[in-house]
Amino acid sequence: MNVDKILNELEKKHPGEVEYLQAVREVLESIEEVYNENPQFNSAGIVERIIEPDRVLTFKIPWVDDEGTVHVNLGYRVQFNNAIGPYKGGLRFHPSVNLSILKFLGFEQIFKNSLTTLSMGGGKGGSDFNPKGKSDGEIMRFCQAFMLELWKHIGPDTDVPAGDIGVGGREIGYMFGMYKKLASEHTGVLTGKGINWGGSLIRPEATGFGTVYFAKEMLAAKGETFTGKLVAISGFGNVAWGAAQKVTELGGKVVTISGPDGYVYDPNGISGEKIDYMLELRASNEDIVKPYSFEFEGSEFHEGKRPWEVKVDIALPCATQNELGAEDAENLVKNGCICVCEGANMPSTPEAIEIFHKNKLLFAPGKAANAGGVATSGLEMTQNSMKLNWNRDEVDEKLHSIMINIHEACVMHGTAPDGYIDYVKGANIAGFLKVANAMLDMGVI
Ligand code: NDP
Ligand code: 2IT
Repeated sequence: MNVDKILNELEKKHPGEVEYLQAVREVLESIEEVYNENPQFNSAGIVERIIEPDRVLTFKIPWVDDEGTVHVNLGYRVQFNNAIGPYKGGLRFHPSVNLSILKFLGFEQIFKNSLTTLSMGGGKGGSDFNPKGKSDGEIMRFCQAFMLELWKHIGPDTDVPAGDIGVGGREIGYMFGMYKKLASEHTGVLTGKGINWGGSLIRPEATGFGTVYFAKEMLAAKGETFTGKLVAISGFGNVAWGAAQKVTELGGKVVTISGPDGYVYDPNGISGEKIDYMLELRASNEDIVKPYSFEFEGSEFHEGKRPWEVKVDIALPCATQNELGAEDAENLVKNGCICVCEGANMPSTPEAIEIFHKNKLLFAPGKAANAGGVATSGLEMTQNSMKLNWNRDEVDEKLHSIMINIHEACVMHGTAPDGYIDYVKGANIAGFLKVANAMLDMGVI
């Protein structure tokens, strides 16, 4: 395999899809050696087949706002690869959504889902709809309009969407309601459902919990723990709140949260009622974390800045892609940070990752560290199929052991001769091998 040649050809076919090309490059560079050692992969054209989605669905979503004005948004579903199970992955509603972002997310999801050890292929979807400032009725009508098209292409054994940025329990509810009406069936076609109608306990906090379980394993490999550690978290959504809660439980102190407008530094720690407040802020559909600094004494709002300038031991980026660049990485290293564990998808730029590796930090990529969300979605699918519900401890225990197993897989495939663990390489190789071998078994299709 010649990575540069493949990337050049891919870029010619998909010019300007920068996030997608970034994600593909990282995976190909990691697996190059293993790929070349196994000529059967090349003979079967595995790389050429795995980097293109099986299909991309795009559709328009007309909907009517509270004033009676008609809007048209774009909707997408990228069904990337179903070699090891039905397409599985979240839906993102954010004005920045485009095909490049959804293809990068769908591509990453293939390897992430493989790492969970559950039977799930990779997919992603969403819309450029902006939920900011919309009324509950507008959110409902938009979700219904979105599902009016998507329902034809999904199913509990075909493609199982879930939440992502801008899509939480409320949106999943509205979409599930529409699917149920159109298909006349009540099945596990979406995950992240409400607890009374097929959802799993722990799913809302699973991504954040899983990220912290993963970081705990990384620290343990160095004889460290969370106790007494200062932790910077970015974002203040689904992933960030679960992470803040688990860090606090394990004895660490979370000192930042952030939004696109800036970050809050709270030296007294963000825990308990402050996490509830963070959830309220999120539910308000507003673009701000600033009010937190008025509410809680001693906290400061830093407008237009990112939290990576704060002196911390551990950083958990939980907001969005490419939110942590080279300068941020230099700041973290300079301030003595020992561990960066990604709750978001691809939040660190390639330049930032290079700096972490050069300085031998513990660094875990999102596809390994945030796999707890989709893993718990997989557990929700299992419960739906069995038509029974596990209790909180059962789900949490399974989630915890899945994260420990993913950490072991990364160590197995990513440990360098000097003992340094390259979690990026480890996660990419472990995730790839299972899917590639399944594709080999099934022939060229
Ligand atoms: P949410 O919408 O709940 O929260 C994301 C938060 O981050 C929002 O408050 C958003 O604000 C904020 N944000 C967006 N851009 C920036 C930025 N540039 N700087 C700081 N904050 C920003 O989404 P999730 O918590 O679900 O998702 C967060 C990340 O985690 C994403 O990368 C997602 O793909 C990933 N992820 C999510 C999983 C899940 O189960 N939900 C599972 C695994 C990964 P705003 O909306 O105002 O832009
Ligand atoms: O990025 C992700 O893994 C998610 N948004 C969760 C996907 C899922 O199907 O639960």
